[in-house]
Amino acid sequence: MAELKGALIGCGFFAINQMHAWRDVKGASIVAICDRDPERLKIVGDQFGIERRYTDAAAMFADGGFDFVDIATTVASHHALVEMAASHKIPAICQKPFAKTLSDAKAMVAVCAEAGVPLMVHENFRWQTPIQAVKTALQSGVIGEPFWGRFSFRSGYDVFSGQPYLAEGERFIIEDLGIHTLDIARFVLGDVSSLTARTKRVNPKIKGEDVATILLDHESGATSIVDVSYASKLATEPFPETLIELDGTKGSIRLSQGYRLEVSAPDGVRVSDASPRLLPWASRPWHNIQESVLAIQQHWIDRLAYGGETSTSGADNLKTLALVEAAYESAANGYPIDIGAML
Ligand code: NAD
Ligand code: 89Y
Repeated sequence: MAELKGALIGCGFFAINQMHAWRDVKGASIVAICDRDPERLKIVGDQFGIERRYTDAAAMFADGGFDFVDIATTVASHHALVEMAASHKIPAICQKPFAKTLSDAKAMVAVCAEAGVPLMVHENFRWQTPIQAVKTALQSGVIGEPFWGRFSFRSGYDVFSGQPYLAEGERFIIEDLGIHTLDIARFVLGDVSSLTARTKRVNPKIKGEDVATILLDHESGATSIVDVSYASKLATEPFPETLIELDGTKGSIRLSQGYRLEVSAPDGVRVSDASPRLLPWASRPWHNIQESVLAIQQHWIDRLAYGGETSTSGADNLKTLALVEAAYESAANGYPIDIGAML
């Protein structure tokens, strides 16, 4: 199988991880990059030895010579860039948040479906080693039917120095980070029928909410809580760990700080270490996220090469984005939101 050629748009803070991971992915390499900021283009082009460089995505698509595009820009440009990819019949990966609104996202999924091109959202958190370990333990059946869950991300880590735009938006933690936690809740306990949310802003230096508590009714009948905070000052900083509690009819699962996985089943308790690998280019504490970037990019290439829908396809991600939109609406108005009616 010939190596697939990719182009990356958006050479910012997070794209460095994606570029490192592309070097490790089997069956693909990046042949062209684009950023409207010439300084970022030079930094990334020089660091990764990419000769073909563009400040205009339309010019890069017009020149062609690549099999897929990896859109690593912030959300404002996602709709236009995904449409551009579809119009050139180029399969696209798009970073989260997929779109500013659910109706934009639906249009992006539709345009790619009409063009017959695969579309995947770079929703990488479900690909983290500890999250996969929880899912595997649940699927083994040892805790029986899960009836309750908690998906918790509470931190005081300074995300604003690397990503200053996070302090400036009207919306913050649900759209930026809670989106991952909601996706993990869907991945583990299945799709959601209704949602209720409350939010707060604790840090006076930012515009959006930095705390959210969300109650989910899953279609399976299970209930879960997604709680996220960037205002939690803890003795040992857990960034960027998602902690999980699951109670089932026969036992329970606890993923606790330090990647400790405890599975309590009728035949006893098993404790294991679900730590991610520290890839050669990775750095703590980001290594958990960095490893999942490699995993999701390899998944994309495997699906492109051998066929099949990706785990976090555009269509799948509509169900996660609906939860984000519903959480803001519920927090603003106080009432529960019917998710099925949004999709
Ligand atoms: P950033 O602002 O550092 O980088 C974005 C880059 O895109 C900038 O260099 C900008 O010049 C460029 N750009 C924007 N619009 C463009 C366009 N139309 N054409 C060409 N270049 C364009 O942002 P970031 O922190 O790297 O975040 C990028 C995306 O990655 C965001 O959507 C963010 O939410 C997401 N992100 C995801 C994870 C994850 O784990 N999945 C982690 C961090 C950030
Ligand atoms: O942008 C966010 C993400 O997707 O993962 C962590 C992050 O970088 C800061 O919240």
